[in-house]
Formats: sequence, structure tokens, C-alpha cells
Amino acid sequence: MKHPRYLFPSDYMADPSANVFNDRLYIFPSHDRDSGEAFDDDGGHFQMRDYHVLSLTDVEHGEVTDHGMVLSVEQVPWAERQMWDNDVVEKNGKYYLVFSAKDPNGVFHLGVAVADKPEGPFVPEPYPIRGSFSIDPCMFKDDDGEIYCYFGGLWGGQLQWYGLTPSASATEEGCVMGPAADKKTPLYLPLDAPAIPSMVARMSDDVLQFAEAPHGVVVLDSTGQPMKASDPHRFFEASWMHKYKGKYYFSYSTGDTHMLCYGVGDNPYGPFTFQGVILDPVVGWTTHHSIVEYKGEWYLFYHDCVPSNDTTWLRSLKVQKLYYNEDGTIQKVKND
Ligand code: FUB
Repeated sequence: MKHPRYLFPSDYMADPSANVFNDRLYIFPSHDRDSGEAFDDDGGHFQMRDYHVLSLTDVEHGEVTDHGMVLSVEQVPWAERQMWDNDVVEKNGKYYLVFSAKDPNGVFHLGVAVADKPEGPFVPEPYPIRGSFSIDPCMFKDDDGEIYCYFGGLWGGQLQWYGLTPSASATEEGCVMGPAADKKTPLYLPLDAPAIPSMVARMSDDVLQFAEAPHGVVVLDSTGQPMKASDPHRFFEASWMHKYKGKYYFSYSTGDTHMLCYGVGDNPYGPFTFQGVILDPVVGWTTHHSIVEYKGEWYLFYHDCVPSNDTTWLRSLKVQKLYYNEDGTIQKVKND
């Protein structure tokens, strides 16, 4: 596989969460559509209303099966719009789809919908996960069976609304992190302030709630300090967790600087020591991705906007192989 493969040219899909269930590779993407809403930096143009499930058994050449619509915003009592990223985890033969959407007040939360099969259909819970906020859930099941939810995204993803006070004296030395909770005041952080982290929470035994208050996922820079808000490699959105040779690999999009980066740690909570860039910018919004092993090979799933359209924000799914070096670092991928 020398070049990336466009997986599903017949429709716009993004934010692919790839998981292996019952020897089949399933992809749980967002379903992009052009609603006519104007493009803005907070993703107001991403007015997705439903989810489809895709699957395949040969990543390089096999046919991609579209299992059809498995959940729509009309079915979810608490959600009003913008069904963004989702991911699925299995426990005791049940499949839990965790997704992000806005409530009628325009606030993002995470919700759960349950199915007997990975291809759905999924039945939503009546309320969002208690205490959940922001976007981009990644569901990670560790070898001991514990399930963790990584989540969060800046700017339109609203992560900056929680646990942070906008600096009273915004100066030219500060980084703009997006609007604060009043949705108007810009949130500034001093250049040397720690970056706003992704969040992680262990899930309850029934996989319907957080079992604990979410923790910040700290990425350490080359000096061993928490990465700074001004670092172009700092977390922005699209968390993903995978394990390789006993180590925990936390990967994420740097958002406005458009890189896909990763750090490595010794447990699901981190800290994770920054290792490098996996993928340079794609066209369109950020490097949302997933990393999965299937039939002895490692793959990177992501999205891009070329060559399938000329809007520069309707996205299409891509995949290519991922290789590790002897020391466990990931070889940078070329998107051509
Ligand atoms: O698909 C909507 C948003 O765009 C996602 O939540 C972000 O990660 C970005 O890909």
C-alpha cells in the first residue's frame, strides 16, 4: 500500500473511529453534509444529523459495506443538532456508541446509544452522560477490561469553557484559545501557560456514565514540562488511544496548526511524553484520525478533502499503513 486509499467516495464522511469486532474492521465516522450553513471557525457549517456504520475485511482492496443509518439526531431526546465524532466500544456482547452533539442550548455533551451488533441499530439513552462536555469521544478498552473515554476539543468544541478563567489582562503575549463560557469574551492564555488538555474518564461498569470526574491528559514537551499553550504541537481535538508493545499511545490533532501528533506513556491517564508528528496537514478541518491493528498490520484512518470535492470542508475517508521503528516511535506518514 504505497498511497492512501480513498475508502468511500460515494459520500462525505469524516472523523473515522476504526475498531475490530468479530474479525471485521468497522468504521464509525461523522456524516458530513452541506446544510447551507456558512463556514466559520467554530464549525457552525458542520450540521451533521446522523451516523452510518461502514465495515470491511480487506483494508487495502476490499469492498466497503455501508450498513446504513444507525442513529439520527431525531431519535436522541436530549440532542438538537451537530452530531459530531463518535466511537464504539464492546462489553459483554453489547456495543456502546458514544457520540457528541449539541443540546437545545447550543452546549455540546456526550451521549451513549446501545446495540446488540456493531452495525446497530443503536438505541439512545434519554440523557447525556452526567458531567460530560465538549466533543470527540474515543473509547479505549484496556487489557484488564476497564473502559476509558478520552474527549475534548477547543474553539467550537467548547473545551475552553470548562475549568479555566479567561485572563483579565489579555496582552499581545497571549494565545487566543477561543471564546470563554459567555461565548463572547475571548479566552487568552499567557504564552508560557500550560496548554488546555484533552480529558479522560474511566467509564462505569454499565458503560453509560463516567465512573469518576474527568482528568486532564498531560502531554510533556522535550523539557519534561507540560506542553505550553503556545506550542504548535499542543492538543486541540480528536483524541485517540491505542496500545503498542505494552505502551500507551495518545494521539491527537493540533487543530489550527493542523498536525497529527502523539505522545507515549505507561498508563491510560498519562502523562504522555511527546514523540513527534505522524501526519502533516490535510485539506479541510484538522487531522481527525484513528489507529488500529488488523490482520497483523497497523493502519491510520483519517479524512481529507481532496480530490473528491471543491468546498474544502466536506470530507472523505482515507486509510494508509502505519509503521513503527525499532524503538517504538511511529514513522511519519505521507499523504500522497
Ligand atoms: O466533524 C466535526 C469536527 O471536525 C470534529 O469533531 C473535529 O474533530 C473535526 O474533525
